[in-house]
Amino acid sequence: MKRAFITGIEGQDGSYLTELLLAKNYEVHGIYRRASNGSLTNLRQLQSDPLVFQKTLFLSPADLDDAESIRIPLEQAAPDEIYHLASQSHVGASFEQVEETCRVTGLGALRLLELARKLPKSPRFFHASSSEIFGSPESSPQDETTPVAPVTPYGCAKAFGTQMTRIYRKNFGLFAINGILFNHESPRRGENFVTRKICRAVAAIKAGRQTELVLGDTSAQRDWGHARDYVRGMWLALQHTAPEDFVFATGKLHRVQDIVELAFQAAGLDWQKYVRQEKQFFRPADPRQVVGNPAKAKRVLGWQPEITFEQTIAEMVQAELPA
Ligand code: NDP
Ligand code: GDR
Repeated sequence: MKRAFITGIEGQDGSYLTELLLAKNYEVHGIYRRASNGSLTNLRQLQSDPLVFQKTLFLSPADLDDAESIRIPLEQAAPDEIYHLASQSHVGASFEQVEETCRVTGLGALRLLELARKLPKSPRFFHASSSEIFGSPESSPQDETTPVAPVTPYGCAKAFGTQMTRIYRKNFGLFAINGILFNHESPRRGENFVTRKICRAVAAIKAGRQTELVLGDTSAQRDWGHARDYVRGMWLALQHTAPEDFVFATGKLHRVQDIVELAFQAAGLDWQKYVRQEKQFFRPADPRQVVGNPAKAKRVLGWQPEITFEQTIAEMVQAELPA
């Protein structure tokens, strides 16, 4: 039985990855940041399954800001594979919390690499990098060779973690990989990300609990996929024979406006009656033309996204509407 260690296990990707690895008969160890109300929403079902919890799934509270809190569960797990997913992952918030983002998202990756390097049995290491490392690139689509030139504090912190991962691979011989992930969504997406914000608002408007939806730049474009496809990519990347970086993306651009139209339509509502834009939600800098070329992941790993943009938004709206 292989053992995996996941940071950010309670996040969107961490929870889907846990399900995937348990289905592959892994023993899964994860760290989460303790919430004051003690709830782990995305892992609730697994936590209440007596055949899984404390049998093949083990959870420990820990904080990326405190290396010692990670060291103990990591050493106990003695993992074959580490998936480093924990991060301050909101790009907009990174403009307000610049130092915290750099500490958690940038330095956090370094802390984990250093802990991983010192384990008696060297694990394979996956770092969740981001398309944000490319900033607003001059050429599209982006691939593993695109220059790193972030334009946001979050992108800068991820660029640091990405380069450190490469340094630990080259200099310390760690089997360390960057998955350069483009946007991916699901009903488990955090509520402040634009897809979930729109889908939640649609359901609240339908139920009469909300009267309008206030967004930032609805002309912004992204390459949006589904989280389930991306966690499969993470696993495939760590099964590869050599440690290399991979772009995971759909290769297709959509606008925020496309999500608005699809989501309101799915609930039988006219978006024009409810949606407006406000400066408060515009970013000081917002990458443009960010679209990935996943050809390497397809060629080397046999990976490709299976869930379409339209299916993703439909699933997210459905999950918000009453059963
Ligand atoms: P989430 O924000 O859903 O999950 C991140 C997790 O990290 C959360 O559970 C969060 O806990 C935890 N965390 C935050 N700060 C700390 C800390 N100081 N110590 C311990 N844990 C902490 O992100 P996703 O699952 O969507 O993404 C997974 C990874 O992939 C992240 O690193 C993200 O930056 C990266 N990524 C994601 C993309 C996407 O489109 N989803 C695209 C590109 C990269 P809490 O809830 O308490 O904040
Ligand atoms: P992003 O995702 O910044 O790409 O980061 P987000 O969903 O926050 O924004 C996507 C685009 O929508 C525009 N936008 C709004 N965004 C939010 N959150 N709220 C709004 O009201 C709104 N209106 C318009 C944004 O300006 C942006 O252009 C995600 C995260 O998962 C990162 O962790 C990850 O690294 C990148 O994707 C790739």
